[in-house]
Amino acid sequence: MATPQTAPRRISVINGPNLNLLGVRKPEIYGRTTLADIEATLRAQAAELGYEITFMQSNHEGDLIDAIQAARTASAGIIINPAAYTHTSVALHDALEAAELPVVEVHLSNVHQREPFRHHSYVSPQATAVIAGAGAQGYELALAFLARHLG
Ligand code: CA2
Repeated sequence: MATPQTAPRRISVINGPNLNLLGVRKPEIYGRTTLADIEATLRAQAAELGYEITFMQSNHEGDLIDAIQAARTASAGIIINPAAYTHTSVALHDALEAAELPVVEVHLSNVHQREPFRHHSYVSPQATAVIAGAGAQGYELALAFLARHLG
């Protein structure tokens, strides 16, 4: 008899280019919270919800795709801020499609109040939910949503 499969209680949090500068540069747009602050907050929140977190940031598109592919088997869902690749990357779109997991796309800023080139997302068609403009809190909202969505 086949072993019953249980979904991993892990969520992958994937961050795109330049987000390592959060809290260090451009606080007027992105706030003063660092990516390390966001990671610590999410780990504590996840523990309360009974989840573990895999948290990564990369400035390289291929690394982000590798992280999405790893999440396919290791995680129950993905939270992704693809940063500038949101607006350019068919490869991220395809990787998320192949992952077949619930995805929450997060943007710190309200991209729709900003330059027109930020209004289109290649990622949104693959996202279960999109959160923009809530600052660092957007990640917490994404995790709360995913945990409830996953049941
Ligand atoms: O609002 C967001 O979260 C964005 O994904 C951030 C990206 C931007 O390209 C997207 O349009 C919207 C940029 C991330 C760069 O982060 C920085 C942080 C501090 C200083 C400079 C850049």
